[in-house]
Amino acid sequence: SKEDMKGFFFRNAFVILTIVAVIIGIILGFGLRPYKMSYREVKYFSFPGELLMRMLQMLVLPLLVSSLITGMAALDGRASGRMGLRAVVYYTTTTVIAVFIGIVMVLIIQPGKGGKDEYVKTQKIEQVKAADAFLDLIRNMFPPNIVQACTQQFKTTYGKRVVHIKVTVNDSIFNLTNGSHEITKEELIPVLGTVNGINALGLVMFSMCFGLIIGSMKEQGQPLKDFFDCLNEAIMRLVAIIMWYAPVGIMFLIAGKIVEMDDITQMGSQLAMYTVTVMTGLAIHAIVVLPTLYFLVTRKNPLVFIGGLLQALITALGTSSSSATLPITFKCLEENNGVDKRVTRFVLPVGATINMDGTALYEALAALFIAQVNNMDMNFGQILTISITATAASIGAAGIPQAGLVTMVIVLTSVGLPTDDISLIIAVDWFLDRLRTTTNVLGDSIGAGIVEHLSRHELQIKDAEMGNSVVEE
Ligand code: DAS
Repeated sequence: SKEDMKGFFFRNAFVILTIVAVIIGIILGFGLRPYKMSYREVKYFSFPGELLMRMLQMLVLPLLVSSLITGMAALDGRASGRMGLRAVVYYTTTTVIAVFIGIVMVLIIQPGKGGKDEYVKTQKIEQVKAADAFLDLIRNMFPPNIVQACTQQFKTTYGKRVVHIKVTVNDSIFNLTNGSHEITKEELIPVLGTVNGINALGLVMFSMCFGLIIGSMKEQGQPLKDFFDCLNEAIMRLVAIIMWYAPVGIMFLIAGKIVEMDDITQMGSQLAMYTVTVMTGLAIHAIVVLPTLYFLVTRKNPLVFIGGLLQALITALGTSSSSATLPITFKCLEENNGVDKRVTRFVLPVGATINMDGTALYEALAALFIAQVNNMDMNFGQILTISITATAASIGAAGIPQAGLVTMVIVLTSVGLPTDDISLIIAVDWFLDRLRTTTNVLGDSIGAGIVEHLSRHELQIKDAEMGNSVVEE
């Protein structure tokens, strides 16, 4: 009936608006492409999208800190220890599966078969030793200055630099329209700009410990607990407002990207095959593995769960940043899927920071692709090294656009692959980045669902202790 329709629309207003926004964004983007906008015009045009990015990023720091502190303070050491263990087991398992899928896909499809496409060599990307990168990862967990940890700068290929690169792949010129002036092959490096972010890993560590301590202080810790609870609630209300703006922002983010993207018909065949391989691998992980895992553990319908997540997934696709998506992921999980706040507050910030299935899959796959185009056969030991470093690189990658491309240097150097060959795949990375970010967000969310299910007894005991009525689903 009409009433039903109305009810359906209001309940699903955000999702419907977001999907409509994506469709309009795609149509608008392709419709405007023939006008060949200049770099500046594209930037003006996608300004509403840039604003969405900034608003979401603005909330990440207070949200991450307040949710982790309150999440930890709400549990006792035992409960959080168990929950943490489950989360870590889930993260490790899914990341290992993802890496495995990436490796199998690239070995079966062999997108880099037949030697290297002719392409313009670029300058060497700074050499990084895997051991140093690993130590950096641990260093980041202990920020000497937490104020500084809130304003960390990251190397990234995103944004900052105004460049336009031409790469020749098999005779066809591939335009990397990332900017307004054309640069020569030697100038690829400046694409690696810096972006302001937060040292999420360090803040996660600090907030978790801090929250645990506050929780253990009982009444004495109450004022701080109340403070962070209130902060968290206030931030979530801000998120609720921004959600109304999100469809507009996503529309312009997508349209803007389509306007400025390269002509895919000019893509070299190896690059095309590589893109297809990554897409297939990510699809297997996101559409088959994760939902199956969710079903096996919880015996609940994964499609319903994923349906509740749609807005977060689309936001991930639009922003290519799992940390910018975090506020929306929170909303979707807590409000649409009814996941217990004590779980989301604990598991989501950690997941968004260290659990990146899509990135791990992609890094292992890309490294083996580069080995293939260089005709370098990788033995079992080297493939194992790639798996380990790809996992570490995915943990270390910040949840910001194209961070995975930068941490890939670690994977390549660990087995002596040429790091300057990253330039081979840079042209399609913006696109693959969006897909792997979506996979990352899905992995974090399903993780929250699974951990909640496995922790239901502890949560009920806690509820009983607090005198709350136990609500069984
Ligand atoms: N885009 C990233 C994310 O936010 C990570 C990556 O570049 O792989 O999940």
